[in-house]
Amino acid sequence: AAFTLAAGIPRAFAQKKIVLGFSQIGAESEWRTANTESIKSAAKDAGIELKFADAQQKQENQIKAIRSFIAQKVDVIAFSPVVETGFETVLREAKAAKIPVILTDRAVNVKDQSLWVSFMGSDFTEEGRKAGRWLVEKMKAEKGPVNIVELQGTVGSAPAIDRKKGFEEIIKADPKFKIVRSQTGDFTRAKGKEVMEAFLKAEGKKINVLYAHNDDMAIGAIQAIEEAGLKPAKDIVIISIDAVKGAFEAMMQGKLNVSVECSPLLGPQLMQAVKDVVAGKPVPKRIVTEEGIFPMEVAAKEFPKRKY
Ligand code: GZL
Repeated sequence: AAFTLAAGIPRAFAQKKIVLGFSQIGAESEWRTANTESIKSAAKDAGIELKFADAQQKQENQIKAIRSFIAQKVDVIAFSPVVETGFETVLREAKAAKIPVILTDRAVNVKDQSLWVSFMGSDFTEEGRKAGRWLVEKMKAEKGPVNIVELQGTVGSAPAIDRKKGFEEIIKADPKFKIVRSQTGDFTRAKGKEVMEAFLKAEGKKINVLYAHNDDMAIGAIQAIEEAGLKPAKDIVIISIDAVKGAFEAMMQGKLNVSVECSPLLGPQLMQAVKDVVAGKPVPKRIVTEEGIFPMEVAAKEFPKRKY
């Protein structure tokens, strides 16, 4: 008998679009805006519907955004936690709603590791060590004392805590290195300039080195150093982290000595992880971003290759 095809079976069920809720910290730095760009373009390329919330660097806004993603029953939640603590409750609510959570860029400090499926981002402690090693090498002929002022990132954030820890781990080997002032510039140019002005007033010509936890604060501090009639990268050696365009420009102008790379280009890795989680495939608990270090001597050669 002739087989009759069952009529009207749709050729393939229309793939339901994956919906990702992303809570971004803010737009505080060049790094952050490059990170946002990477996430938005990668979501588009991956055909993932992105619900994007900017928290203006306020934890309560991130918690609100995550709650709204839960209410909207998104498939996956991802976020970059502005600080390490205070997210436990809302992460439990996401778990109760059976919505997997992926951490990008910064980690959270929670006992129950089942509250998040994967954390992708840099090893900030190693970034601090790279900064320290570069300084030890740079100052190896100096008798000392080498007086360092430090512009810390956002208080309580993983990058600020770990970049400080890694840097101190390296310089403590030689007592000639002393951090004489350390204060947060909240990762912004404006605050970095303001705090550097205060450092210069307090310490004046005794400052030999500035260690900034990101390029934006270093760029703000460079303005303060010039306004004080000093030469950045000559009178005061300047080390910073991120390696954004602004840092390369400062290095090519001879105003910044070195920037440790911290890649914001996490979008593609995040979208792959989102797809794998939705498909029930295993996802690594920790994905570390590979990154280097760029002293001013290589800035002009490297600059054309930079993607952020
Ligand atoms: C690092 C990221 C930091 C950058 C800053 O991964 O969390 O936040 O170093 C940004 O520029 O503000």
